[in-house]
Amino acid sequence: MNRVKVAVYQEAKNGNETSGDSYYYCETENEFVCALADGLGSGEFARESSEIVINIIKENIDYAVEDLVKKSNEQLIGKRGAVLAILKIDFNTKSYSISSIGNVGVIALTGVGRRKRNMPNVGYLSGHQKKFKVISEPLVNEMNFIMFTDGVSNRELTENNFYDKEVERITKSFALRSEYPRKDDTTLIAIRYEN
Ligand SMILES: [Mn+2]
Repeated sequence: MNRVKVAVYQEAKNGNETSGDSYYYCETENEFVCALADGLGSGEFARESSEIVINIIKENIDYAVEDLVKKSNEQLIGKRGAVLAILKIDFNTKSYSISSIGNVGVIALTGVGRRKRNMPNVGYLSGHQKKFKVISEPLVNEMNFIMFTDGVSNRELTENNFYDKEVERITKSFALRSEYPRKDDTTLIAIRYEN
């Protein structure tokens, strides 16, 4: 039985086939991890950078968020680069950690209208050594998280409340209100934790 429910909305720019956005999520006995990356530029090279990052996370899910960011960054030397957000929920300590680098968002919600947007680290991952901030907060018994790339507009962020027990309802109602064609690759991941 999963403790975390996930639904994903993804659309490429102008109805293109390939999106430069990549994501991955996984739940184990002890934790849940979700990562969302947007490769710089567009097309194939953007995709390459975001996939490199996501593969690193897939292969090292036991690592702390800080180390996942560090490892991802190291792999991007000589590549386009990527922005990245990682959310990790620890079921044992009942806490969650977030790190986001660049223009990719994470919102934590504990009810309708009760949302807190995570402050990202500036810049992007490009292989340069840098220290990235990770925030840690206690889990609330029922809460939602929204992770999204910069294809999501500010208007769309304001018009959707994003708090619903059913994650599919969040992504479906987002899709219904969303603007087509997309001006940029767009990914919105709705995540719900229930104790
Ligand atoms: Mn983008």
